[in-house]
Amino acid sequence: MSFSSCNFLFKFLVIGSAGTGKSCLLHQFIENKFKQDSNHTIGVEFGSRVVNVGGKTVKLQIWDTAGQERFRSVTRSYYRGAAGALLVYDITSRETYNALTNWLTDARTLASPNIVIILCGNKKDLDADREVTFLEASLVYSVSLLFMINTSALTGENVEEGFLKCARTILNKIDSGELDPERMGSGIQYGDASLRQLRQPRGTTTQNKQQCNC
Ligand SMILES: Nc1nc2c(ncn2[C@@H]2O[C@H](COP(=O)(O)OP(=O)(O)O)[C@@H](O)[C@H]2O)c(=O)[nH]1
Ligand SMILES: [Mg+2]
Repeated sequence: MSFSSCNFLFKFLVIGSAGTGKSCLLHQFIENKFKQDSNHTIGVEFGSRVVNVGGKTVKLQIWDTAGQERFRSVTRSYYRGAAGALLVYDITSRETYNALTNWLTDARTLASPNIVIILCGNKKDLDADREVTFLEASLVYSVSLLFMINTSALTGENVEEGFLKCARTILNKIDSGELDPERMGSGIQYGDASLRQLRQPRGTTTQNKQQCNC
């Protein structure tokens, strides 16, 4: 698809403890298949995909920690200017669930208080080994108004829904005025299609708008 028909670009992060399946989720979303080789060394760091959400074309630019989380050294620059994040835990590991509060704090302080976070309980296919129920997680995190989803990067179940839900929520917030794409570090850029619509007849130009050139 030519980028001229794209309305927005969103910067997304995938965060959460090591081993929760972040790289596999990204791979499943971009490549539509399960990443077989599970070596923990530096893997996919970045992926992008154009999706259609609510009649808008959005390019999702998704960053993976590339193993940094193993050393508790996810850098400030990784978080900077992200519009959305998939915060991942492993439903078979209470330890990764307990770590969510730290990840949430980092995302809100290092990215933005407005970052849209989807809480993602991954490895849904391993239900027999589940240590955290959907109900428990939703009761705890509904107070922070986080959207929750259980996914499987192995089977692909709900992976697309997780990323799309994040994009849809951001678009709704742009529409309602809650999110301003022109704020520095919003993690949102206008594509050509939006810039054309935004062009004002009253002599205003669009040159100051952050534009993606993907
Ligand atoms: N059964 C199952 N295994 C998964 C799933 N997602 C990831 N894994 C496995 O979990 C391990 C860690 O995955 P990885 O994506 O490297 O985790 P990361 O450290 O968070 O990036 C690997 O052995 C994957 O094969 C899933 O949905 N189901
Ligand atoms: Mg990884």
